[in-house]
Amino acid sequence: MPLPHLPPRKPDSHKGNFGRAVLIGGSYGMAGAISLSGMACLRSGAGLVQLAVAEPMLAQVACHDPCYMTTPLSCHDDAEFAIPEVIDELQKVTEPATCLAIGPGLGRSEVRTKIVQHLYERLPQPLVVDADGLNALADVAQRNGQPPRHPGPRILTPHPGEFSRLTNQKFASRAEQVVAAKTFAAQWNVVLVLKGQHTLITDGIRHELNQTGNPGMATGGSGDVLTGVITALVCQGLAPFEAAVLGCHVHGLAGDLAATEVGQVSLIATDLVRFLPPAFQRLE
Ligand code: NPW
Ligand code: AMP
Ligand code: MG
Repeated sequence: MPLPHLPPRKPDSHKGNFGRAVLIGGSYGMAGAISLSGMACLRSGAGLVQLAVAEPMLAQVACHDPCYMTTPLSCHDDAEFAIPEVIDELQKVTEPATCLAIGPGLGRSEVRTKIVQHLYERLPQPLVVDADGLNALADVAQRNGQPPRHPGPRILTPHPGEFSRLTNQKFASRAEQVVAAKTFAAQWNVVLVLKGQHTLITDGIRHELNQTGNPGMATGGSGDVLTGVITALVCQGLAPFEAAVLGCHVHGLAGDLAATEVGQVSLIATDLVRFLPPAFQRLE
């Protein structure tokens, strides 16, 4: 398939034309993950980026970048989310969103699983699920013995470890994972992005293997950046499968450009954010 592209920006366009991204995640010790997603989402062209994070983490996340907005989610003293307050807050913050993402640095707990399930099963908008969002979905699927249903488009972005949890299977080879991923995408009715070298993007019917990227990207936070990129592309009007294909390409290209400057050994996830602009410029 030819590489999908974003339409050129009309001279009279305004931020409302490029969508509102709402990203949910972050927790004590993993505030960086959701900040990386937010920075990548901004650099990938979303009109407005809003991060919803546990209240104790809000100031830290807000300090990482002045360009995204932040919304606190109510917590009890031990930083566990306070349901039903959080469900109420999420209702307000998700309603105006063009596309959402949940999971980077979210952490794992029963309450988090409930929140992920609630949003996955109710949001009509496209939702990108990554990291601990996927771990929560794995718990839901295993408990119910079937995939959760959803009313809107869903893009799931597991690395192989997360994919094993989602399927409750161990795979002997990449080839086995790829076969299972195609079946999974069809059964769950999602776009599945099985990350790794040559990330597979599949909706169960169409299958694409990404050709960009390098082992320098095997560093904490790389996947959190990808979540922000794909979310921004959906915000700008790309269909979920096309957004995932272009997102993986640009993310890998940013990694390749970063590696030429800093080398694979020293490459870190903030370099991926830094090299998104030249990666997008190459596509214009
Ligand atoms: P192993 O070790 O190879 O046997 P986890 P995570 C496996 C946040 N982050 N191929 C691996 O297996 C994330 O957003 C926060 C094969 C291991 O079992 C999440 O919320 C950061 N196996 C949270 O941390 C920066 C692979 O999966 C397991 C594989 C946990 O996410 C870092 C490891 O994965 C991070 O992004 C592969 N390619 N990749 C921050 N700055 O705030 C992984 N595995 O347990 O899901 O942990 O991916 O680090
Ligand atoms: P995560 O494990 O969630 O941080 O995601 C890692 C990201 O880095 C994914 O987008 C992978 O495709 C990418 N990545 C990791 N290792 C490689 C590699 N050896 N070659 C290409 N891309 C990689
Ligand atoms: Mg990850």
